[in-house]
Order: sequence, then structure tokens, then C-alpha cells
Amino acid sequence: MTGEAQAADLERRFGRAGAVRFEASPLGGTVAHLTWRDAQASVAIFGAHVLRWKANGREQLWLSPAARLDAGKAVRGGIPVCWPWFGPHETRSDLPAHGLVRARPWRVVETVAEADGAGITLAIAEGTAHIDGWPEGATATLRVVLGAGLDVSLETYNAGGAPMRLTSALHTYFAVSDIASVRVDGLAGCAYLDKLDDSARRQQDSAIRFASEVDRIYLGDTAHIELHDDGPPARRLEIASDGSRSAIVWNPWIEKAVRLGDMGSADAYRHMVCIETANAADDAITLAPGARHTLAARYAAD
Ligand code: TA6
Repeated sequence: MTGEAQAADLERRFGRAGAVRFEASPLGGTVAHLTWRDAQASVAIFGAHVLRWKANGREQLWLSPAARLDAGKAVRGGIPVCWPWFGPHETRSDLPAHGLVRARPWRVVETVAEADGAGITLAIAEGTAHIDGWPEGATATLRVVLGAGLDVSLETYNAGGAPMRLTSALHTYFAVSDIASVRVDGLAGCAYLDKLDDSARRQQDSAIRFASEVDRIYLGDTAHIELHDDGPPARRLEIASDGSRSAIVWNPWIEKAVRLGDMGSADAYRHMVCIETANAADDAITLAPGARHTLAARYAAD
């Protein structure tokens, strides 16, 4: 089915006038565009990937200018879904980093258009029994609601017969005026694992600022984080999480950004910061057969 045909089919089945519209994206896949008052968001069906969120007249998320939906790999930027593991697989180095779903087709389950928001729910599109590393019987569902803020929730259901170990993340790339103008509040007092120093355990004693690569897994009370960007223009963005005991803060800085090769420009690292709502490392979850878990983030921008 061509992109245009898929978009037309989804528009017919799930379009909601004035709230949810499907189109064949110039990035090479089908995208759902959500509208609520003057806010907008776009969600790619491939990877169930939030590509953009515009609120208060500003793009709140960073997306690589090199992003493609038809390259068979995860999109750089927006909100990649890391599931059913975050980072490298615990025992299998041959399996992809950040799990199995961010570079895989999903399908639309439903869309909603209500007074307080426009939303879409997606699930993995295909049978999973054949996918190497997939926990037997596990399913993932992503729900995105655009309203006064942006709500993203990732539900795991263990429909299998055995307990499953789960780490996951909403790997959100926020747009910033310049990384030197950024301060992250809300993690002072938390322990963190410094991934740049063999996961050494350290303590965050104040706000986070950036002057080199930062790659840290914060543990404990990470439920309310604030991103402050002095701009210009100055901006504050709140991240409230639920079902999450970890938060990852990451900026690749110069060398790693060049090594990644898909950031779109040499100075792209200056205009993004990842603050990820997660359960990772010590906060891995064991989900019993029949159990469900939801990882949720609510973003609110001034
Ligand atoms: O969340 C931070 C991190 O784990 C970094 O270590 C870096 O690898 C980043 O994710 C991006 O990973 P990716 O596989 O998308 O290149």
C-alpha cells in the first residue's frame, strides 16, 4: 500500500475532523496530525513516534533535520519508544539498543476528539512470536493525548505465561535555544549512574547544567522535573511522570554527536537535550503473567 493510500485508509477509518488528520509525510511514512486549540502534535505510525509538539507558538521537541521514516531505523529526535528494554540488552549484545519497537511498524487502535484533548492509541502492528528477544506474549500500547499539555503513556501487558523483566523509556528530545542556557531542576538529591564513567554511582546535589557530554540515569524520586531555558526567549517546561522511578538526562556534545552521524548539523547538539521518563538499571520491573504496567509522562510548557 503506498503512503498516500495508507494515509487515505487511516483518514477514512480514524480521522476526526478538526482534531486528528492522517497524511503521507515527506519523511516517507504515514503521520497522524493532532490539533487542539492552537497546539499541534504529529505522531508517526512507524515506531509510534511523536515527531513534533508545538505549544504556545513554539516547537517544544527537537527533531533531526536528517530524520526519515523509511530508513528502517529509529528516528533521531521527537520521542523514541524504548521497550521492552532501555539501553543495551542485559545479556544479548546482538540485540538492538533500546529494545525492539522504535524501528518497527505499529497500527492505529483508536483516535479520540474530546473537549480537553485530541488523542491516538497505537499498538504493535504484527505478530511478535518470531521476533528475536521479544518476551513471549508481551504487548505494548502507546497513547498520545494533545491538550493543554502533551500526555504520553506506554502500557505493557504481559499476556504470556512467565514473568517478564521490563525496562523502558520515553526517550524525549526537547528543543532548546542553546544548551549553555539550559538548567534542569528537580533531580537534586537523587543518586545517578554516570554512563560516561562505567556507571559510577554519584549524587546530584544541585540543578544540572551542561558544559560537556552528559549521560546519566537518575534513580529514585524523578516524578517532577523542570527544564529551564534562559533563551531568548526564556521558557519553562514541566515533566511530570507516573509509573517511573528513573530519569535519563543526555546531551551527546560535539564528538558523540558527530559519531552518531544523523543529527543533521555539526552544532545540532547545542539545540537539544534529552530528559527521559523511564524505568532503567536498578528500577527494572518484573511483570507477572497477566499483569500490566503503564509508564507515563505529562509535558506542560509555559
Ligand atoms: O538515553 C541516552 C542514551 O542511552 C545514550 O547513551 C545514547 O546512546 C542515546 O541513548 C541515543 O541512543 P541511540 O540508540 O538512539 O543512538
